[in-house]
Amino acid sequence: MKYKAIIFDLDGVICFTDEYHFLAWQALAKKLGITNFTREDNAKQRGVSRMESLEVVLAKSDKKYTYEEKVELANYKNSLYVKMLQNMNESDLSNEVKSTLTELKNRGIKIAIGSSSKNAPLILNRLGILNLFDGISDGNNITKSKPNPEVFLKAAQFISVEPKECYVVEDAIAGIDAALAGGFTSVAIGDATKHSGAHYKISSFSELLNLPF
Ligand code: B16
Ligand code: MG
Repeated sequence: MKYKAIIFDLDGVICFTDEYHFLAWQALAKKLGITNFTREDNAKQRGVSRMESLEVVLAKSDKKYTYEEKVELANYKNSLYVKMLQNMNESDLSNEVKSTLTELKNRGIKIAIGSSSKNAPLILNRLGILNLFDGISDGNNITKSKPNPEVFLKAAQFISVEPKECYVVEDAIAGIDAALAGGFTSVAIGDATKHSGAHYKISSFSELLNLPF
């Protein structure tokens, strides 16, 4: 078997929390008097760290903020986001994602998370799948966010596989760049399908079962 594992991005791949990120950043933008924060702006925030995501919002304003003020703004956005996460439960994991992950595990494929989010354990816990993964690499164990490959390289290490034996599934352009930089085989879903360099493009999560292993 050439491929032994799949590393999954979280927000926008396993679950729809990408929409909560959008709503929380949009609320912060509004509070700062920025009324033209769009989904196109939000696409630039996919896969990148909280502080880098904040810069996407602040680029729409002329006002300059100190580092301390920026930390406060990022914390405020995170408090809105975490409040939204409190409403999530096991029913927010789609049957398609659940059955596909189960089938991959039944086939002996290792599964791991490679997410930039510091909230990844909280989300996985709320979805009831924290213990389903063989390894979790997230915003808490990295120093460089996507498009740097660190989060995926750590995930591969955690599950003892080489990048060339691994697929990475991503909804972010920056995530596909990270997968390619790390020597992984990339699978794009959602917004990432705009990336011309992705090895595979899927329109539905269960299509992962058709990949060559
Ligand atoms: P947090 P992923 C990423 O998660 C999101 O796509 C990105 O929009 C967010 O800024 C980043 O996590 C950090 O998230 O503020 O929760 O630590 O797509 O890599 O799973
Ligand atoms: Mg994502």
